[in-house]
Amino acid sequence: MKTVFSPRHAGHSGNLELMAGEILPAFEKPSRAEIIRKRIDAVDLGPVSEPDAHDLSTAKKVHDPAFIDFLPTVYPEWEKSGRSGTAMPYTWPVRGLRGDVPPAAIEAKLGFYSFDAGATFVKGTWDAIKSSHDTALTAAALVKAGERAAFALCRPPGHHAGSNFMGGYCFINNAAVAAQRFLDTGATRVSILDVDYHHGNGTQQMFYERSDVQVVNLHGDPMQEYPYFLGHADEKGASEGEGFNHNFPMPWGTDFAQWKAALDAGCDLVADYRPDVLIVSLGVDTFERDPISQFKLKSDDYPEIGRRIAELGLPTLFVMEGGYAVDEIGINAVGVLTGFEGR
Ligand code: SP5
Ligand code: ZN
Repeated sequence: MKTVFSPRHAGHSGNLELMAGEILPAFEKPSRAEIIRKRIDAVDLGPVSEPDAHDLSTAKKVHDPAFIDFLPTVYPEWEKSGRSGTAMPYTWPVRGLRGDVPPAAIEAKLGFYSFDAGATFVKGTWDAIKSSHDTALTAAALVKAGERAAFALCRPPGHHAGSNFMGGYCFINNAAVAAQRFLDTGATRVSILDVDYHHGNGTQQMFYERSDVQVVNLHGDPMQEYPYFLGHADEKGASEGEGFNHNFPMPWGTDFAQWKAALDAGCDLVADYRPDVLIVSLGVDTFERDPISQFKLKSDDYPEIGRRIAELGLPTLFVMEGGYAVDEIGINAVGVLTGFEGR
């Protein structure tokens, strides 16, 4: 399997994270991608190439163009206002406030375009976001050109980012942009199967009223797990999109037997939809030793996930999302891919 990977992800580094009443070094850190990159070589997964530059026109079809235009301005404006370090929001236009008028102050704009404090910026963040976006589109082009599968080793991840908001370490929704690109280049139906521990609220929101992208999510129950405010089983899509969104919330402590039953059900829904292409939002924060998550999957389970996805027999784009147990992230993420290849 071919991988697309950009070293430019590494500029998104040294960020701080607001976590459980403390400010800590962010869990979403550069070593995540580097360790996966090394594991690709260790198991000889296949060639790794850097992304081509892509314009943002496809991103602006699934995101609000004003939101995309905002992202590169964040850190320059943050510096211009006399600040340094990590830019993050601390005020949000919730119910009762004006959520329809983008304010002028940079710290207010950060909140206007966020649903949490988890999308943080340092100097190199925009360049990393853009390289992650380019990585997804370059890998999508490989699948479009006839590869059975390709791996977009994206960092930062994307599935929490919606049409006009960021959050949860995500800025541009790489999987959603890739889905739109497939539709713009000949596909009529695309499925997104999101196996990250957290609900892909951004992906769900973007396609909720569309029938050309089916979204299937397996994740921690939003009653007890982040992002809390979306991902319930009764969210089935609306208007044109009714019946094309599927959620499988599961409780803390879920083990592979229980999780695999949801994967089987999700894969059956994908098969019934008969998509032209499958995008897998690949998070491995379902791992038993993930520092911020509560499922119980073991390293040996990840190749099994890949094998099950391969049984669908679809052209498949894997897009990297979460996973914070850095020591095992290479074994787990690449394990899905080698399992997919039947080895
Ligand atoms: C892409 C992705 O996986 N984003 C995840 C963002 C999660 N952010 C909030 C996590 C809250 C974890 N709370 C548990 C604290 C354990 N000490
Ligand atoms: Zn996650």
